Amino acid sequence: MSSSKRGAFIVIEGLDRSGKSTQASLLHDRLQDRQDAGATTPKVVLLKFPDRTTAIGKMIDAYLRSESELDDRAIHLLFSANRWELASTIVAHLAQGTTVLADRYAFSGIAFSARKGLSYEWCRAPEVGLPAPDLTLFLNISPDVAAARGGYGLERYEKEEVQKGVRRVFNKIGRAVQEEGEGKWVEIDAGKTKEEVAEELWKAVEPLASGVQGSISGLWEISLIPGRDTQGGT
Ligand code: DGP
Repeated sequence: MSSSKRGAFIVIEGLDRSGKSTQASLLHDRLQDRQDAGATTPKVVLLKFPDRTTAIGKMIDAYLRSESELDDRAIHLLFSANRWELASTIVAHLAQGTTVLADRYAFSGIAFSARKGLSYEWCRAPEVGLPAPDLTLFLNISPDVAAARGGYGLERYEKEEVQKGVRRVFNKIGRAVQEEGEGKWVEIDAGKTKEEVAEELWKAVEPLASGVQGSISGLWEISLIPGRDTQGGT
């Protein structure tokens, strides 16, 4: 890896049962294999959001399993806080040349809460300033095809009606991300076979696999003070 390169930040988003976690794991292994073979690929870490192991993550887990009830805004902020808990870890990995793969990220946060009727802008606000992905891969699948894949589980959002609403918001987010130049958003047809989807993902990821140029920016962050460091410097 050239010394001026940092690790790439790659996010995988999608509906429940889109094959997202399987594909994230395959992608992780493929990137890792390249490194093991002595290639110049930086090593890779796979993060999963929500991270249910932290104190905040345990509250999210109880909510998703319907063991607790929380106000829509309160749970939204917990999901976001769960990402902020790992923000400095993500930046540290990227800075040392490690590729970071995230299974879900801020876009899920907006999609699942905006579907409930909360405003898009309100949902986006707590995500502003999180490390910005270089590439977001959206595994698109129609909710009825997803439902036919062995059925949804028992968690709170695993219902066809919910997934339809979430998909509509994801489509809006994808368009907004492209228009605002907030990294690259690539839509993948997740209705294809596991192998075909993996190949499509790899086509998008391979150019970033040896690291990327440029500093790590904050998601949707525009400094209103010219020249001021948007990462919080004085
Ligand atoms: P997963 O572990 O990827 O199956 O995600 C658990 C569930 O939580 C899934 O239905 C999607 C939902 N989810 C993931 N991230 C967020 C978020 O930030 N906000 C909300 N409201 N839901 C989320």
